Amino acid sequence: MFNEKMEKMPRNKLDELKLKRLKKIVRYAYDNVPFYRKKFDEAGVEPTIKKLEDIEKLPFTTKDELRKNMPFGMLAVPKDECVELHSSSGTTGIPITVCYTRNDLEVWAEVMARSLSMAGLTKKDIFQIPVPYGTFTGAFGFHYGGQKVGALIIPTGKGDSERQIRLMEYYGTTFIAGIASYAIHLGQTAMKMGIEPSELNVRNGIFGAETFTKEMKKRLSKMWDMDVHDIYGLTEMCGPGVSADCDTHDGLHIWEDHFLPEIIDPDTGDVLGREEEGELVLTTLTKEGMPIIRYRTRDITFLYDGTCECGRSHVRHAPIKGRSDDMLIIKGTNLFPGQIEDVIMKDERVSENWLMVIEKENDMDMVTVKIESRKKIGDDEANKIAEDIRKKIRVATTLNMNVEILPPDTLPKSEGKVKRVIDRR
Ligand code: DLL
Repeated sequence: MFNEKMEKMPRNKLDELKLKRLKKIVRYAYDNVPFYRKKFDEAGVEPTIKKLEDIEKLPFTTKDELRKNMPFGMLAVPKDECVELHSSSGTTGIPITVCYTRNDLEVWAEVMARSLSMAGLTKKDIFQIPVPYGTFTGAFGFHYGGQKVGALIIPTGKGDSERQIRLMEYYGTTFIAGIASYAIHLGQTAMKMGIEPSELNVRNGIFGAETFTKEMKKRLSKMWDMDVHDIYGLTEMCGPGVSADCDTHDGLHIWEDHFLPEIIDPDTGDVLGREEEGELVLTTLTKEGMPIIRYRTRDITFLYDGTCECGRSHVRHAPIKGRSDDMLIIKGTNLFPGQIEDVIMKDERVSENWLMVIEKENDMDMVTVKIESRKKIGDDEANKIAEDIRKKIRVATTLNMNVEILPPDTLPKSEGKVKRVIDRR
């Protein structure tokens, strides 16, 4: 363990620490961020916390509110106290910008070092980071955490997949990180180059940034013959490093000394209990640059009850099911794209590249799932696979969808977060 004392801290001690930090951060946000002072005053709440449950009295913070105060309106310190800036991609609106003080970077490196060590990274590893170095938080998070662990980092950055594979071969990379769909693409690229990814030296990988289903994890693990870990995080909190899974692979441990989790009913805002699925709400407990109180992540999950056999005391959440705004309503039925992915990926005849297109036909929702076959095949076989998958999707979701099996290499590829849904309704 990277920080055994903190990772195994007994529950009562951890709760004491959380309470101490919560009291401080709520007061700090109120005193230093005009947005919070106004918000609390308008809601008629005092910035005083006596017990952990008092957090429930405080109002939520939403992405729209952050957007209205971008780029620097949410800062609790003058800009000159900050030493680095990151932002979300902003494809759906104004990018969310986060400024880090030196101490914020130190905390980020610490939670990343814990997450990476938990996934098996040691100072003996050759750690390749095929993630864009830029305003996206991914690469820098892995970089700072990897440095803290003491691994030898190869900062290969964005794209150029053939070169990524050549460098893996040349340097004997043992550990990779990033976005799962890109790691799949890298594996496919290696195969095209006549190299079996499983024969490279890579034995461990940690991925996140997008829905990461169980079946995709299995595929990735088999393709590279590596242990696959899931890491979660978001720009608003720091980037990757809010939580990650241990070798038990049963839920992701949230680093509770820095991030306080709650699960709420996304419709009513009521706080839900352990094992009850809802929207994850996070409060930063130690952020100096941009503290956030009760942030609605829109990510759907639940908190586990009970302790983990790995010995870490920090609470686990289930792998993210999807974002509440990714949830589709098809003919009145709620559907997350991950549910489709889990069905498709069980069929060894198809590749990992797939897409769903939703259209209206005579006022009815019509979904077409397009999947690449693993190898070139004839029409009869393609139709048979399509029919098999269509039936399985129906059993899993109760919905009838069109399924099309396409030849390999026909769907668009992405080096960043993958887009699985085209909604033309
Ligand atoms: O994606 C940070 C990150 C980079 C995490 C690399 C892990 C690895 P954002 O661009 O702000 O930050 O996007 C955050 O991505 O609210 C989730 O919806 C989704 N997400 C992140 N990690 C996971 C995961 C980075 N492990 C948004 N599983 C979050 C599912 C994830 N979804």
